[in-house]
Amino acid sequence: MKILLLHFTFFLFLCYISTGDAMVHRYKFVLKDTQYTRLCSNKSILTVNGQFPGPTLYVNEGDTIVVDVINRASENVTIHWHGVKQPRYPWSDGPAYITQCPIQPGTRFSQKIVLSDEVGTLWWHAHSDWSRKPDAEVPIILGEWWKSDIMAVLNGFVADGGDPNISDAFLINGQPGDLYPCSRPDTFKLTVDYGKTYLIRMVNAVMNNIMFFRIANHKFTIVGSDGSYTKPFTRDYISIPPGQTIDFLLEANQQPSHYYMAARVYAIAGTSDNTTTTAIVEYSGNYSAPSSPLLPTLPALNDTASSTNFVEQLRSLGSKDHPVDVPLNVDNKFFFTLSINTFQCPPDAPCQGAQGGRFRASVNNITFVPPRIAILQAYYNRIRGVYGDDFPSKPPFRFNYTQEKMIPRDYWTPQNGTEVRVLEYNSVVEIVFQGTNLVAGIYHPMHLHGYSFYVVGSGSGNFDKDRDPLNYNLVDPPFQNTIVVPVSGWTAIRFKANNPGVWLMHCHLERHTTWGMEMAFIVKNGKGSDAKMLPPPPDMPRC
Ligand SMILES: *[C@@H]1O[C@H](CO)[C@@H](O)[C@H](O)[C@H]1NC(C)=O
Ligand SMILES: *[C@@H]1O[C@H](CO)[C@@H](O)[C@H](O)[C@H]1NC(C)=O
Ligand SMILES: *[C@@H]1O[C@H](CO)[C@@H](O)[C@H](O)[C@H]1NC(C)=O
Ligand SMILES: *[C@@H]1O[C@H](CO)[C@@H](O)[C@H](O)[C@H]1NC(C)=O
Ligand SMILES: *[C@@H]1O[C@H](CO)[C@@H](O)[C@H](O)[C@H]1NC(C)=O
Ligand SMILES: *[C@@H]1O[C@H](CO)[C@@H](O)[C@H](O)[C@H]1NC(C)=O
Ligand SMILES: *[C@@H]1O[C@H](CO)[C@@H](O)[C@H](O)[C@H]1NC(C)=O
Ligand SMILES: *[C@@H]1O[C@H](CO)[C@@H](O)[C@H](O)[C@H]1NC(C)=O
Ligand SMILES: *[C@@H]1O[C@H](CO)[C@@H](O)[C@H](O)[C@H]1NC(C)=O
Ligand SMILES: [Cu+2]
Repeated sequence: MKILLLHFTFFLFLCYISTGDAMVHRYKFVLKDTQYTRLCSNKSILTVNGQFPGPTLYVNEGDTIVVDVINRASENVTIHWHGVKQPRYPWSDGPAYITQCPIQPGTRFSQKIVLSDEVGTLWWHAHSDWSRKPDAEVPIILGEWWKSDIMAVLNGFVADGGDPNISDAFLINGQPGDLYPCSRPDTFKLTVDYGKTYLIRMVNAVMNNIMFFRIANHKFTIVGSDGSYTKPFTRDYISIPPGQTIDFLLEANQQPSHYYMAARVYAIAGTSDNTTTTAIVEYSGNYSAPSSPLLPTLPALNDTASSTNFVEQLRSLGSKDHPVDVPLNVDNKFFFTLSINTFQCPPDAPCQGAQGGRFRASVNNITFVPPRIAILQAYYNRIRGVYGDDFPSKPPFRFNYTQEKMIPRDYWTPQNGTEVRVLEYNSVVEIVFQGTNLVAGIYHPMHLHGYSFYVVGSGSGNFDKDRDPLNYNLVDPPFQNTIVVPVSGWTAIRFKANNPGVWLMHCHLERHTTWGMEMAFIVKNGKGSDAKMLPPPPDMPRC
């Protein structure tokens, strides 16, 4: 199962992967501006083939997809194939000015999507006793809706230096649900048969929030995340960060009736959209039901424990067919601080950020400044002066990263930089992400392109390099491409740099990425011909 996410727009497409013979699938994605009505008014949004959410692609493990992207919309666009490793072929990964220049209006780009060992529905055939074959599978995509134009929201907060305007609604499969005005007729409905089991493939495509999700009276068995199996565990709610996927089983084992499914944010500060999106689970058959479905009680908006506890339950399956292969000897140890920052207010500029500054965000105190041409293009063609290769392995100095009292203001301003870190082919990388409470402490769902990684540890407070590694899980850590670094805490990941190319790493809260919480790795070619990057396609978008 894979997700394709368009940066700064809030729709996406799914494709599913199951076992079978590898083949090439060809699709056409026509990007255009389309009128949609939500919350009692009309608005133009960017769509693929006029659909919202976009089309679902069903393909097999190891297949290749060629998507002819034709941009008939009014904005520059790139498409990122989130979680697809694209072995040796970073050219189609998608992030603007990292691997490619945007596909400009009126132009096209044939993106080749190379699937390898990602498994989505492979678990569908799992033989272990916990995974009864589900009777049906249902994608549930959590999304978000602004009444105003999303590009205006983006341009607005970039211009005024503050937080983005909060959204007007959340969506389940493109629909807000009937707790919002004008939304009842189109509410998403899942009809279930009593006694059957449903595989729900959940994607959080919300821009800036971890979401809590629940269905009244029902429990879930979580069986996968980010295209990998997890050891099954049971919960009555889901906590899912932007960019992650959670696969879970829903058993229709309650009194035949209709029940609300509902989602809303987990929010540390009180500045998020706190509305609730709903859809309906309806049992088939002839029965009498209350006129209104039962609404579940979601975890409290600020229930950090419920969010953190859920993340900590994720474990690799680690079975004979799905062995765990955690690298034990580390070649590159990185300690990356994740911070919200501010620039001082220039004269006459609007400054809506904390304490009269303009918000930025950083990794190791470097706020990423996008280059004018793509880093991949510059690397491949040896064009100098586009990026630096000095991304530091640790922050400039130590302080109490997670202290509660305000961190001094002279720490707040980051350095500008367009820096990458170069990795030798096949070297083992460990990154400890340390959240800081600079300006405002918050969680960060960190996402790496081109790889999945093992999440070997996490904890609260400041990482202790002597003590904490002793508690690493090297037995069955989850294999993710997006993981939440908790507020006032740290998370450690490991991966083997066996995919040559230029790969972006960033926070999946869109506002943090926009503020510069990103960096890139360049993974060098290895020795054999199958360890080298493939050449670029002839139609790479021009800058
Ligand atoms: C939305 O647009 C459609 C057709 O473009 C029109 O029929 C409808 O009245 C509009 N609705 C609102 C609420 O403006
Ligand atoms: C954002 O919110 C402010 C204050 O409510 C409003 O003035 C502005 O028009 C909004 N911007 C957009 C793009 O909706
Ligand atoms: C939800 O947000 C609104 C305004 O944004 C605020 O008035 C209300 O108190 C919030 N509710 C909760 C439960 O935080
Ligand atoms: C549903 O059940 C009610 C009461 O048992 C019965 O009157 C009605 O005819 C049934 N409807 C259908 C469509 O079977
Ligand atoms: C969550 O918010 C409620 C009030 O809205 C407050 O009483 C409670 O202490 C908060 N909990 C945490 C863990 O901050
Ligand atoms: C860091 O700050 C935390 C929270 O304020 C505090 O509990 C801890 O003692 C501090 N650590 C050090 C080494 O000062
Ligand atoms: C970040 O770098 C700037 C410029 O060198 C410095 O003033 C600031 O104190 C640094 N902050 C942190 C937290 O490293
Ligand atoms: C970093 O970039 C910002 C905005 O582009 C600029 O205002 C600031 O002066 C730059 N800082 C440094 C240290 O160059
Ligand atoms: C679109 O992309 C081109 C090529 O990189 C760039 O020159 C142009 O400024 C971009 N337009 C916008 C509105 O960002
Ligand atoms: Cu972040």
